[in-house]
Amino acid sequence: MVKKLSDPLMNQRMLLGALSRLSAGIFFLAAASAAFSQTPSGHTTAARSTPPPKPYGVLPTQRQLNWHETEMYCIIHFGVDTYTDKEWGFGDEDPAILNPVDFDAMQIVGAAKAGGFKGVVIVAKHHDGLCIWPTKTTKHNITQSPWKNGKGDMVKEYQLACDKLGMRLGLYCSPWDRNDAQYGTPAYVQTYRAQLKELYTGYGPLFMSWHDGANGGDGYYGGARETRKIDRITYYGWDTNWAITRKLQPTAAIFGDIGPDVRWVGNEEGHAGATCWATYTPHAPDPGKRPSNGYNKYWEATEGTRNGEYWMPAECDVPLRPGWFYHASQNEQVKSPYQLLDLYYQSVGRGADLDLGIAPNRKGLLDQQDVASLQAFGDLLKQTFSTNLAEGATFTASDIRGNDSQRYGPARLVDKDRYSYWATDDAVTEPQLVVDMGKPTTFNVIRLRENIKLGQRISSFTIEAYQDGQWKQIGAGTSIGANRLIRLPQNVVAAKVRLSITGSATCIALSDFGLFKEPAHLVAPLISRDKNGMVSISASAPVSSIRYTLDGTTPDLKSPIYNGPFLLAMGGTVKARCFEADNQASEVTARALGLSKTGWRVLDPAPANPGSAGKEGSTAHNAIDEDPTTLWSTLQKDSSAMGQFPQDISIDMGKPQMIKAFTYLPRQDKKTEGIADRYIFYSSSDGVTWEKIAEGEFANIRSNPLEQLVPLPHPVSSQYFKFSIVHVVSGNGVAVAEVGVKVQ
Ligand code: FUL
Repeated sequence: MVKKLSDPLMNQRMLLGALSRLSAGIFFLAAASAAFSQTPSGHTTAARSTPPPKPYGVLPTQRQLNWHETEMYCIIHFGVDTYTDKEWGFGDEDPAILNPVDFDAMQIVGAAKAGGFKGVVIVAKHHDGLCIWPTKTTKHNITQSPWKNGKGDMVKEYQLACDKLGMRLGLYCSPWDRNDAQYGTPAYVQTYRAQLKELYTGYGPLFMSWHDGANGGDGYYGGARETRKIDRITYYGWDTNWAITRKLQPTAAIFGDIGPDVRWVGNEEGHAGATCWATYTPHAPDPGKRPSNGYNKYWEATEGTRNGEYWMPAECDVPLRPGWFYHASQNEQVKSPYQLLDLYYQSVGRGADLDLGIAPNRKGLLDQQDVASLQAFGDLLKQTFSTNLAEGATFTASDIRGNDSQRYGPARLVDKDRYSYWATDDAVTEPQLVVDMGKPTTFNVIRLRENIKLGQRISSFTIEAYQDGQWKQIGAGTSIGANRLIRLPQNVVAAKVRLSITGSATCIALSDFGLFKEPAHLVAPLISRDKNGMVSISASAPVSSIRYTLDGTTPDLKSPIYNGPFLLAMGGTVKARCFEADNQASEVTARALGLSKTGWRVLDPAPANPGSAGKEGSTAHNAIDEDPTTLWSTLQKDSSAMGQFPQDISIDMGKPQMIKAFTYLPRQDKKTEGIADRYIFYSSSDGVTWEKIAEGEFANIRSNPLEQLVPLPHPVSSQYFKFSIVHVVSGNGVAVAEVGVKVQ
C-alpha cells in the first residue's frame, strides 16, 4: 500500500482517477457499483493488490511511444527539383539554380503547425545529391548556390523555426546519391555516414531519422553518367548506420522500409490497411534472404503482421500535392481539407502516423492554397475532436480486473491519460462495455485506444447503438493499437452505445473510448469524361445545384449551373462545386483534361516491335478509352519470359493537333508490373516517319503511380504520336492505363 502510494505513476493515476470521478460525478459512482455487482469473477471486495495485466508480445520502446503520440508530421521537399520541375534530379544540376529569395522557415513550419502537425522532417539531401546544409563532405551543397551569397543553411533555419514554434525536427538524407562520383563504392558509404554525423550533431535532438528505399540506378555520378547497381542488403551497412543514429540521436525513431523503429506502409497514398497491426515481420522478396530497405515485400507492410516479430508501426507518407516537389502545374491539385481528413482517418485512425509532404515553391514559401488547406484541415480536426461526447457518461463493464474500479475501471477510458486503462481479469477476453450518455447524443466518429505499453492485445470488436428499443450494430473492426477511429457513414443519434470485444489474445487493456461529431459538410462533386469526350459532373448525395467554370476561376453563385454532360473537345480545366439551398458551398473539385480522344485509333505496330500494340485481339485501344481501369497490356503469363523493349503504341488522332504536352497514366490497380519508368515520345505527320521529341524517366512512379504530365520542349504540330516504353519498373511487358496529349 505504502509502496503504491509512493509510486509517482500511481499517484498520478490516482489523481487522474479522482479528477475523472469529479467530472463523471454521480454517474461514475453508479457505474462503479454496477460494474462491481455485475462482475462474474466472484470477488467480493475490490482487490487493490491485483497486479496489472502481463504485457503481451513485443512492446514499443519509449522512442516509439513518443512517435505514436506525435501522430502527424510533415516532410518537406525543396531542392534543385523545385527549379527543374522534376521529382528525381539526375545529379548533374548546377546548384546555382537554387535561389529561394523569400525562403521563410517560419512560414513553412508555421503552416504545418496550423494544420495540427507536431513535427517536420526536412529532406536535407534528395537523390540528386545536393545538400541543403553547408556540409564538409561534398562541394555539391548549398554554399554553391546564390542563396544568401552561399552563406545559408536551410536545415539550421528549419531547426530554429521548430524551436520557436515548439515543433519536433526530423531529417532525411537520401542514401542514393546520383551526384557522387563514388556512389557504388565503399568510399561513398563513408561519405554518407559522415553526412549523417554532421546532421546528427549540428541540429539538436531529432525525433526522427528518415531513410528511403529508392537506391541505385542511373545517374550523373561525377560525370560518368551510367547505371550503378548496389546490393541493397549489404551496401549501406544499415546496422552500422543505425548504431550511429542510436549513439548520436537516441531519441530519434528510425524510419525505413523495414524500420527498425517505424516501417513504410508500402504506398505513397497515405493509407494503412483497414486492419493495421503495429507489429511486423519484414520479409525479403526471395526466400532465405535478409530483407532490407528497397528489398522487401513492402506490400505486406500495409497491414503488418499479427503477433509480428517486432514492434514496428506504420508511417503513411503522402504529398499534399500529387508530387513531393513543387510543380506549378499541380497548383490546382492541392489536397483539400476534407481529402486530408479522409487520409487522417485512414492513417492516424488506423494506429499509424501521417507524414504529409509539403513543398515550398521556387521563392522558398508555401503557396497560399497549400497554407489555406493545412489551416482548414487543422480547424476541422479541432472542431471534430475537441469534445469527447462520452465524457460524463456512465460506463458499465461486464468485467473489471480484480473488481478494482479505481485502477482498472472504465472511467479510465475518458481521463485523457493515454496509458491509464480499463482492464479485465486474465481469463476475460471478450468483455462488453455499455456507455450511457443519459440523453440522445449525436455522433459520427468513435475512438478506441489500447494501452500499447502492454502490447497490441485486441483483435476484433463491434460497436452497437441502442435505437428503437434494440441494439443495432453501427461499426466493427479488427486492430486497435495506439489509435482506432471508426468514421460512421452517417450521424447516429443514441443515448447508449455498446462496445463488445469479440477477440483478444489475452485480457484487455483499453485506454480510451471517445465519441465525436465531425461537422456536417457538403460533399465535393466528381468530374469524369467518357470516350466521346463528354464531361459529366455528379454529387454522391442530393444537392441544390452544381456550378462549374472552364476558365480556371473558383465556381460561385454566378457561375453556370451544371445541367448535363457537355463536350470539351480540346480539353481544359473544369472546376465544380456543390451548393445547398442556403448557399452553403462544398469544396472545389478541379480536373485538368487533355485533348478529347474521340476518333483516335491505334496504328499497327512497327514490325520491329513484335508483341506490341495494334495486333488483332490486342488490348491497345484500352490506352485511349478514357477508362483508367482497362489496360493495354503485353505482360506475359510465363514469368520466365523476358520482355523486349522498347514497346510502342502509335496513335492517329484523326487530324493535326498542336501538342504541348503528353500524359501517361500508369495502371491504378496497385500492381507494379508493366509500369513504365523510361520513355521516348515521337511525333509524325504521316504515321511512317517519326521524329523524337522528348525522352526521359518517370521518377518515383513505382511508389507514387500518378498521371505523368510531360511538357514538350516546344509545341509540335502533328497528327500522329508514338509513346515508346523503354523500360518498366518490373515485369516482362507493359501495362498502360491511358495515354493522352494536351493542346492548351
Ligand atoms: C521516396 C523518394 O524516392 C521520393 O522522391 C520521396 O522523397 C519520398 C518521400 O520517398 O522514397
